[in-house]
Amino acid sequence: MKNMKIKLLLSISFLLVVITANAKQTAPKESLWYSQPAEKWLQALPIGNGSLGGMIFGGIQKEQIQFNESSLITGTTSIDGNAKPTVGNYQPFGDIIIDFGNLRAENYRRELSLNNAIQTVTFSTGGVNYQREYFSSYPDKVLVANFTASKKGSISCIIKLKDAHNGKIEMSGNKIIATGTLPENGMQYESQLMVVNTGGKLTVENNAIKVSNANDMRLLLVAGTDFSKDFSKDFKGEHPHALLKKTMTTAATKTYSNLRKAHIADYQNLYNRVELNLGTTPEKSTLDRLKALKNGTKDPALEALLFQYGRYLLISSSRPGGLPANLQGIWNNEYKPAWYSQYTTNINVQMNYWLAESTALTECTAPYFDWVENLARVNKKTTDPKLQTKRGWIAYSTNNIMGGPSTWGLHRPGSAWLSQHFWEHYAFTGDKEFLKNRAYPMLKDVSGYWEDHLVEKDGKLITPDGWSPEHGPGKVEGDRTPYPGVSYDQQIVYDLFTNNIEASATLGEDAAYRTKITEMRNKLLGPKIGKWGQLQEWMEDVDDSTDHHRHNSHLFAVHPGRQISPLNTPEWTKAALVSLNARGDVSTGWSTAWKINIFARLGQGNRSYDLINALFGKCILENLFDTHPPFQIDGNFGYTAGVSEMLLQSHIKKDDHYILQLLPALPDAWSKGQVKGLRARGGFEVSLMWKNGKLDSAVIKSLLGNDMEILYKGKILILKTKKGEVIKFNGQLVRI
Ligand code: FUC
Repeated sequence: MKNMKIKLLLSISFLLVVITANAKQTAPKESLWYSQPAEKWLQALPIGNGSLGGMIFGGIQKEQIQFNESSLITGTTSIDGNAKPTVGNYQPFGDIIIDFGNLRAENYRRELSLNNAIQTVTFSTGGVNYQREYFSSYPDKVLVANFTASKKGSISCIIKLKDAHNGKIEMSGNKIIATGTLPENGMQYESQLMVVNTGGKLTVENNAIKVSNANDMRLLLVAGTDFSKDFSKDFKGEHPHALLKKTMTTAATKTYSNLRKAHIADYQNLYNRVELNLGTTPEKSTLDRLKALKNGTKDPALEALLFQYGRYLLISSSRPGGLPANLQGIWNNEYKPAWYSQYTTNINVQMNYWLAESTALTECTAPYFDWVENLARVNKKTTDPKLQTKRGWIAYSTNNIMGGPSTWGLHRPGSAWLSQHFWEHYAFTGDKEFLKNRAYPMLKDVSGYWEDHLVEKDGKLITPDGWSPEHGPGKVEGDRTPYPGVSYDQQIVYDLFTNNIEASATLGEDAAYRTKITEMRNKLLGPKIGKWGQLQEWMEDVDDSTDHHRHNSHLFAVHPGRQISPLNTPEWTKAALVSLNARGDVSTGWSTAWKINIFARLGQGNRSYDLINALFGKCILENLFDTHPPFQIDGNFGYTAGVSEMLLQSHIKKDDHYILQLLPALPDAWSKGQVKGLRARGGFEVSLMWKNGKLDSAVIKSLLGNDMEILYKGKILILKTKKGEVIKFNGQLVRI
């Protein structure tokens, strides 16, 4: 008997050891939670499947799900014979309104889990526990809301589908269908809401569905338009009705648990690739933590949460087959959102994708590439004389989903900047087919424009008629006076030619052409250092040291370009730092996020961290959306990219391999931490642990079998790798 007891005790303690060991290995639980419902849209929490998005208020008596579908815009294309193409505005689609009568709540909590992309609302009343779950499924193309209660017959409500454009509402059994046509461009749209209850009764009343005394209830929502990504059809497709009906019918045959499982599996396949641990999570609501952080309380775990939130938001707003994340991702409740909530090409749409490769979300870039290629097709075909070019193509600053521009601000280097990510995608993934069929053709085409337009002066090649977004010398906001040799243009063309050269060399194509472009690149007027030690923004030394403009255009060469770096160009690096410090830390959301990235590239971790504080202080809203102001999602994406640049950089190439810089800009504030699964150019998956501000260990998996060079605090290690090989190092870069 005694023996048995000892055995039992031993096995229990063994079990406990196993459980604790496993618990240590599990990913941090990442969620945003609040102890009250949202009263305003910017307190609601987002869900999305790349195109169908919802903002959940979590109301107790009145629940509201404001929803969007990414293609509903009032703009037009410039190739459909339209004399005056308009960018239009990204539109709200509608709302699901659920009236629960005078339901009361205790122990209320609403929570968005980043681990499984499910939002929950829980509360209790009169001994009944209520739980709601919300998600938008990419595999099933449907937004799902599920309502349960701990006591049978406890769910009673009236459900309405509100169309944001006064469309026709029709009832069909347990479905509400809203259809309409936008007067501005004739775009046809439809949404369908289905209510499925277990137990109780479902009746139809005045364009609403009434559910009485149900045990549980599920809502399914689908929405779409007749927009098509097919350029050859002028972006006009079929009426969405048939497809929506099919999608709904298929989803309705699946159980809630199957819909949920498929959603989680799809989402986690992307999300779980990267973990970031910067500290323990305090047991406080996100709102309380945010307030405390704004008041100076350290909460590195919240900084890690915002990093993962950026990844969550990209997975939720940009998936293959859909459209790229716009200025607000896919979430918008305004008829005239700021800057049309479309795509701005002088930083914003590019910034949306900075995090995609380095934080292992490469699949999410697919809509971006499709969109850029369509924009190129549109702008090559348009009759707008300002866009006409002999070779290549150029763009306006702002464009919609079908290439319809806002004709303010022709932006010549926009196409070159947009094509940068085509090369980056290859650099990270090694996808040769993509390089051959999409990246290289794009880079070569756009290079053609600059081959035709660069002007030779005193032995240097100069970009004509440029501007430094979005101002002129002398701090004149929006000044469009054209200047030659603007640093922004020069640096972007340098980047374009470099990517073009590397692409053709990798493919072993066009040797003579490559020599020509290399000669041209080497003749480009390079960065200049001005009289106060700054990196000049203009060709003439006219920079004003009190210029705090939000755009850091003349620092493109540091980030996202790679012409200037502490490793290769120390003098320019020093000058870039002078310029960046002079720009000041106080700015708009995306500008602050950009500065986190630039300081990181300059090896200034503590300065990056100052900017993180500035971002949290001024630009992060209650639901952790970034604000310009107003709400603009690029700051979220740029922040995530910035944090990854602080922990790992791989943009510098030596011979034929990339240099992996480990913890190149670690701030003192993150003295201890761990990151898993970041990606580096050349195809590497990198996990790092650090303690007391120093690297403790690194695990690097070679995904492609390329050579790699590791750099940590001046120490260098060069290695050949095999595809699939996992290499471990200690903090001294000794293999373990
Ligand atoms: C550019 C920026 C603005 C804003 C807009 C969407 O024009 O200068 O600050 O972010 O894009």
